[in-house]
Amino acid sequence: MTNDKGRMTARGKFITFEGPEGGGKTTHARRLVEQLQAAGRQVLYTREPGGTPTGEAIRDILQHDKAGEAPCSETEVLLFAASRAQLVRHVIIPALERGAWVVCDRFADSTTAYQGYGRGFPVEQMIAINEFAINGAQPDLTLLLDLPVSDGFARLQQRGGQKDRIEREALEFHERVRAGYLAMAQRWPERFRVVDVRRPVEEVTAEIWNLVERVSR
Ligand code: Z5A
Repeated sequence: MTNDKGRMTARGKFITFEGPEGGGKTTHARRLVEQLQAAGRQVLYTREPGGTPTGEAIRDILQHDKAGEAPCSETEVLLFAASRAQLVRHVIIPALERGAWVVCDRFADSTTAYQGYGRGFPVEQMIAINEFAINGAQPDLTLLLDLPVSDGFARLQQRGGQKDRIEREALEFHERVRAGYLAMAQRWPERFRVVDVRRPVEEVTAEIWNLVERVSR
């Protein structure tokens, strides 16, 4: 990779946080950003759906029925993919090319988990749609923050706030999502690391940092 002066630059690393509800993705993504910055890295934090003006507008439609009607399941898949395509091309790839580390709160695996395993669309079809959207921008490391569905919901209840459209799905839907994530971690062991988050925040933070240090070598 070369910069605009033709010198060689190192590509940054791309780290994604995934998992069922209430696992601490946002908490730990933000902590990781602080740790990376303290270690002298240039870091970009972003999230899905969202992260660009187009993506944030799509987020409003998806989570809060902003268009005034609930999107059908096919539209849902394509809107998540559209948000992702924009984020990858306008934010993630440019940041990686200038050598920054990118920390993303949910990414393509969420579509495979929620729309594939959860809603029941063919998993291979979700993977193909993701490939079209991400343009080769595969994460270097995917941290799957895993916990039982009921524990995640208990944490969200404690945090307060209203449930969004997908959070209101039946318990069985969320169980399929969790099982789907664990199946993906087995399928792509070179990229996925499963982190058991039924432990104090500080312990989880330390484990995540260990895993991240390994990808920087
Ligand atoms: N979705 C999809 O269907 N398809 C897709 O392709 C994509 C997404 C990209 C995005 O919602 C929704 O879109 C999501 C999947 C779907 N929907 N559902 N359902 P979001 O971005 O608004 O929310 P989320 O990604 O689901 O995150 P979350 O569930 O709100 O929470 P979290 O980020 O994992 O956790 P947190 O906010 O950091 O922590 C939750 C609470 O637990 C908080 O009070 C923390 O202080 C506490 N916490 C965190 N760690 C611990 C530990 N270790 N012990 C105790 N308490 C803890």
